[in-house]
Amino acid sequence: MATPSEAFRRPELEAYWLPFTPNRQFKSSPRLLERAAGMYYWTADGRQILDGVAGLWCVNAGHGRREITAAVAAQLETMDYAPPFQMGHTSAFRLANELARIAPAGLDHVFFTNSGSESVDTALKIALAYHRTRGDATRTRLIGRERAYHGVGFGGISVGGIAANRRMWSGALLPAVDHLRDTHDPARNAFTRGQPSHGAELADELERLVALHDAASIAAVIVEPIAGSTGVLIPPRGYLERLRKICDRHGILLIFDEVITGFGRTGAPFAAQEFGVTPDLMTLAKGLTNGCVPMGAVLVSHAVHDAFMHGPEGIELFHGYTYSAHPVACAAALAALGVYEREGLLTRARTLAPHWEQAAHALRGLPHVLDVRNYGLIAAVELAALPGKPGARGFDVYLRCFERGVLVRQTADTIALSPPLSIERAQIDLLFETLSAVLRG
Ligand code: PXG
Repeated sequence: MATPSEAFRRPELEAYWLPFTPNRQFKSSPRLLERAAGMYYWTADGRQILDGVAGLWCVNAGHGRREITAAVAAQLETMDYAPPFQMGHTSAFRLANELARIAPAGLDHVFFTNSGSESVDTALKIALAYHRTRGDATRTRLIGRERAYHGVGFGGISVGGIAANRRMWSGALLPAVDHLRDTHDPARNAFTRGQPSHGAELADELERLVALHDAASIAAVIVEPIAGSTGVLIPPRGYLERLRKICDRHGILLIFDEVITGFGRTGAPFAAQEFGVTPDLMTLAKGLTNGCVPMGAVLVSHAVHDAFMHGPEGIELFHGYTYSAHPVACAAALAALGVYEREGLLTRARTLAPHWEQAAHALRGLPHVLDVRNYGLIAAVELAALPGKPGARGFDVYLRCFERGVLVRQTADTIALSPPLSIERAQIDLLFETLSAVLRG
């Protein structure tokens, strides 16, 4: 006798093991996307879906951009692949120069990877190697933050702060890691527009960890300027500045994970510029290619890079990937940066932010809404959990938005929104009106 869920099983959906997805639930009621253009997806059954999360925070210029498609096709015709070790190709150098040009001053070297997770692990490895290269071999400790998401590599989950992503592997995490507290403080900051006023002092947690572990044991601190995956946590005013000062005081490297905040989502090309705080290393991915070819990068300061360029001739860093600076990814990234610049997308979020903020905060007072927070073209609506069923309300809202033709992102009972930066005001209104209708039930 087939169980109820087996009765609905479609054999052609069996082999694929979906990431971060309840597979059995999904396969009993799949949501299949088939086509995308501009601000929309179309499902396999032909429904149009407004993309409220830029795919997964990555399609910054909207879907199906011809300039990028053409550049990728041309690159595939010209040279499909080139080995990145002991070899180079011109678009890798061009892209590195372009990234250094738009990056915060001082971040002028680029190491290429294929994803955000690889960027994070690469940045952590560079930080550890930097200290060792300088003869500071005791600096082996890494500091992350609770509620952080830094991808799924062993480095990333070790400094990350999401319990579910760590639990299964708790015996295999990096040994010398500690965590700052997260900055979410709804009791003082609920319904803040932009940066919250309370919580800069949470950066002093780093002083506490320095006192506990000794500065001479700490290599680096990694934070997302705005934590995305765990429900959009905006940094309190003064918090990032304070972290930077404490790092400087104690010779600790500061890493910003800008996998989500990079490429215009906050209103400046990078959150570092938006918040006026420059890290020593910065991790990127997602919007780097407008999401259409996997690629990541680590931007590195002149000082950190320079430390590796002394000493005996030879390989300075024993690290890299078969697909580092893949020519097709480089072509996609160069074309994407071209689109971003021509259309002003790296700063368009700043222009749209007031409208976005108004639309988001109009949800205040609707049933179950505990908090609304926003920055640039990012927003989150935190809902009250159903008693005894954390995440159930969030998932229900996500599903009902999808049924009404709007894609949002759900983490537990928080709904996150961050559309392609090319969104129009009327589409912003439609996004929030749909969410509002769903919440009103
Ligand atoms: N750092 C940050 C800050 C991220 O947001 C990664 C690293 C890892 O990137 P890759 O390319 O390895 O996935 C991310 C990824 C969500 C969600 O629900 C966000 C991400 C991934 C999956 C889901 O918001 N961000």
